[in-house]
Formats: sequence, C-alpha cells, structure tokens
Amino acid sequence: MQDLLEFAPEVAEARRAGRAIVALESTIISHGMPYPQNVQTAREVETLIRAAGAVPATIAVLGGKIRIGLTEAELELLGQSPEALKVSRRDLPYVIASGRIGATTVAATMICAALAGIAVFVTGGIGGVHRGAETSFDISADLQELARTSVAVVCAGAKSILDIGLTLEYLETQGVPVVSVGQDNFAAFYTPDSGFKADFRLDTAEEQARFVATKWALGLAGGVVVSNPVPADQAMPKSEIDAITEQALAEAAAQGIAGKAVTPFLLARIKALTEGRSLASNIALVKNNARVGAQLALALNALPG
Ligand code: PSU
Ligand code: MN
Repeated sequence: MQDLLEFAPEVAEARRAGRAIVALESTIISHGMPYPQNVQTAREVETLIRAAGAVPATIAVLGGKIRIGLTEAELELLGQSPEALKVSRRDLPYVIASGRIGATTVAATMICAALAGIAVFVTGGIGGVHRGAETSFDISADLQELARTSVAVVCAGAKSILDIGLTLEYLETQGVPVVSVGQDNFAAFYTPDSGFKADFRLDTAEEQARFVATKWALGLAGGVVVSNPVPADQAMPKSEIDAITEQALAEAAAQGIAGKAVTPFLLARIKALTEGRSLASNIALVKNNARVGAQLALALNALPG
C-alpha cells in the first residue's frame, strides 16, 4: 500500500520530524472554484498553514500515485486541466490504476490523509444530504466517510444547496460529532448561521484537540466535523444567497443533472449568478479554516502521549 503513496519532500521531512501536518483537498481546486483564483487560493492557504507553524499537504492522484503534497506546477495542472476527474471513495481505484489525473473530494482526501497518518484536514464545505434526497437518494459519500475514517475535517459547514437539517440527522445516526467554533450553531458556508444547532461548541484549539483525541482513544473510529463560520464581514447576504440557491437548484432539476455532476453544477451556477461575489466569501472562509486547522493540528501534536 505504501507504494501507492508518494510524499512531497516538505511533508516527508515533517513526518520524520514529527511536526503538525494539515491535509488539503483538490476537488475544491479543480471543480470548486474558477481559474486562476483556485490555484492562487490553494497557494495562499498553504502559505497560511506554514505561517501558523504547521505543514500543508495538498492531496491529489497523479501518475498512478496518491500524492501527499504537490508542487506549484501540479497545483496549476489541477487548477487548469479539463482532464482532472472528481474523485470520491468509489473512484479512487480507477484513477490510480488508470494513471489519470484525480482531484480528491472530502471523502477521498480523508481516505488518503488517513493512509498518510494525517489527522487534520481543512476544506471549504462538506458534501451532505441533498434536498429531495428522499427521491433522488443523493447523499454525498463524504458523510459515510466521516462515519468510518478517523480524520478531523475543518469546514465552514455545508452549503444551503443541501438539506442541512437532514445532513445533521445523518451525521447523528452515523455517530459523527459536529463541533462548532465561536458560535452555537452549525455554519452554512456563505453565511455563518445555518439555523441548526451544532452538537458541541469548542472555541479553542486545545478543547477541540482533547475532544478529537478522546474520541479516538475510546476506539470510536470516524471523523469529527469542525464547523468554523465564515467571518461576518465576509459573508454573503442570506436573502441573496437563498434566492440564488433556489434558482440554481431549479436549473439543475430542469436540466436533469445527476450523480457526481450535481455539486459542481450548483457551485458553478451560484458563482455565475452572484457575478463572482460568492467567490470572495468562498476564498475568505477557506483561509479562515486554514488558520483553525493549523491550530488544531498543532494542539493535537502537543497533547501528551
Ligand atoms: N462543497 C463546496 N465546495 C466544494 C465541494 C463541496 O462548497 O468544492 C466539493 C468537495 O470536494 C466535496 C464534494 O467533497 O464537492 C462533494 O461532492 P458530492 O456532493 O458529489 O459528494
Ligand atoms: Mn451526490
């Protein structure tokens, strides 16, 4: 299995030195944001993590290997190549065996991070239960992964393209704790407040680290969702994002968009309908998550034992 993993020199060195490492996903680069802001954001997020004293490891599949840590040129490739496939748990063996270019989702990045021994992963938003899932069965594989793979996922909650109430119900059933930072409620990506309470509020990295370490010390495999709200001054107006979300959902239904294409379609439509203004919020929240994730990784590393 270790033959399938390839570490960037910076990450290999960090592993040897026992430093805090933060995993980053690549579907957010290939399918979540437009070029060139996607690549620029990916770079800036890595820089923020280094400035906080941790080591970033952006994860993707290239040349038949799971790559833990990418070069500038590889970030650029993922940001520009129409060949980059969106890779979730189901798709990993195909993209590795075929040697194609794979951008990993939250689910696939969790799998790869766990294989690489990385406990903290920073993203923008997690996938979830889609609206109308009672007929479409569209529930992101991210949720099952959170149920089984032991990685803490720092995010800005979940987008309101999803049914956030059902997403939280699903996570509860699967035993996945949802921890909120700085507020009681679960975050809704572009807006700080989803209107639903998170399970636990833990404002400091030390509290979050103790929580995560205790879960795993109990033998309770699986992830933890760390919900970090977008800063209020960089959020979108709720009424605007709600109206645009409804329109994007209606267009997806009218065009019969299904399967793995649903989320990228909705993300692209929201971006277009807000004339890019949602992108500024998106970039801000990812950077905000990078700071929280780096602190969490450092705090976990500092725990005794
Ligand atoms: N939500 C976002 N931005 C994203 C994604 C979700 O706000 O870029 C990406 C993540 O990679 C996530 C994936 O894991 O979409 C979920 O896709 P699906 O709903 O098809 O499982
Ligand atoms: Mn889906």
